[in-house]
Amino acid sequence: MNITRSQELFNHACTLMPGGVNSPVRAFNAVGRNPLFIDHAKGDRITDVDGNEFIDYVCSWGPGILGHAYPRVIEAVQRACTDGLTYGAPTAKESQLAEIIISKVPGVEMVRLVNSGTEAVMSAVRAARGYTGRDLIIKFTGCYHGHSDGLLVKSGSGLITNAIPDSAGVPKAYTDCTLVARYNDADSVRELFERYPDRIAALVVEPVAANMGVVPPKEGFLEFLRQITQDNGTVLIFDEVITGFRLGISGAAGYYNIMPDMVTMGKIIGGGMPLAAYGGKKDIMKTVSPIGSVYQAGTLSGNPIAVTAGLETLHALLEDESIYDRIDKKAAKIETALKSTGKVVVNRVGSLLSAFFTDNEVVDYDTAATSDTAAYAQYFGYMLENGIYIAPSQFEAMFVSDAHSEEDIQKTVEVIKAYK
Ligand code: KE4
Repeated sequence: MNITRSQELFNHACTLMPGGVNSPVRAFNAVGRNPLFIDHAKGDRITDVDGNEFIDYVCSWGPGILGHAYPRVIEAVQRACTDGLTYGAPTAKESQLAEIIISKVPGVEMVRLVNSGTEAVMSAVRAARGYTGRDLIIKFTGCYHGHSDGLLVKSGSGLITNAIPDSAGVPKAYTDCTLVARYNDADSVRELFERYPDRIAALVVEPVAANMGVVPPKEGFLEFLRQITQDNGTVLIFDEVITGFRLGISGAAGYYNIMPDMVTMGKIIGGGMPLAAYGGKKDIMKTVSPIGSVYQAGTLSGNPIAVTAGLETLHALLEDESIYDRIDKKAAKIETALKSTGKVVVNRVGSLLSAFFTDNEVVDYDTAATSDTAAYAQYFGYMLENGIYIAPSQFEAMFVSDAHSEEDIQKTVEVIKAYK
């Protein structure tokens, strides 16, 4: 495969930006290759600057549920641009998007639009702390909630884990209020509530984990989290930046029939543009400035172009909810093909799936970490050479969109089955 132009662009980009990229996973370090520079994308296809075309299962890490350059979205964005790109003032469109989110996302009675998932989770945690007057939060090893300081943590030593920074530049003090539990392990959560009674402001969780690869909640785990947070006056935050409008119109909360206290969203609600949101019960959201004492702001929050892309995307999903059944069935075909290789364990929830190069059932970070990342890197290279673009990391997800044609799904199945 000729990647000359990508190589040239990468070499130059590395002199300008850390690792030549604007987000680390894009650097392909985990798969031991240099990244491809993309020229354009349409439907389920992405084309690099050397003219290599691939069936795309990264889908920009989730936003692309309708496929790339979806005509209805593009046309709406083009029209909106002629009215100006940003005003720094409220617009009716923001209320229209907020209305959809409030009407479809369980637990959200009021919402604030922001620019990224990181900002959404950081702000939701701040609101939960302002609302409860408490400082401690719980997160789970292997779950990722963006790069705000207090959430860039890993479990410390010892059984009851206070967090320690998982990044240089994060002062220890910034992580002292973060506690870490094990995903799908109720006892690890119970221990923290017993050790810190009446001190835990929020528990933030990916209702389906997708940042250690896809790891579904065990039967009863989300119900347990709902009950123990309710019993302790702790705000339950569902981080649905990936699962929001992905697992269904009502996301994971609807899929599992759980009512969280707050929800963070991103990716799909922006239709591929920088837009995210956090929302929740009115009592909690009323703590947010300018009506409350929890400060949060943003120059481009609710940007009219991003809101236009998000609105058109959500309208398309609302007008044809059968999309979810279609993408579920397509993903199931890929799951079956992956399992037939006998090389991987597959976790799938709807159109979200991961193939782990391990023999263990993957139910949390520790079991995900038993995966052979070198084997994944080899598989990644095989798929790329055969025209299929998947996540350049064992610990990310495959995303299936409505634009993935039956022919391309079949081609993907055949390439996977031929993998030796
Ligand atoms: P952003 O700040 O990247 O918009 O969102 C952070 C975030 C928050 N919560 C969840 C559950 C997320 O998955 C993310 C971001 N997801 C990664 C992919 N696993 C984004 C890709 C990247 O970092 O480049």
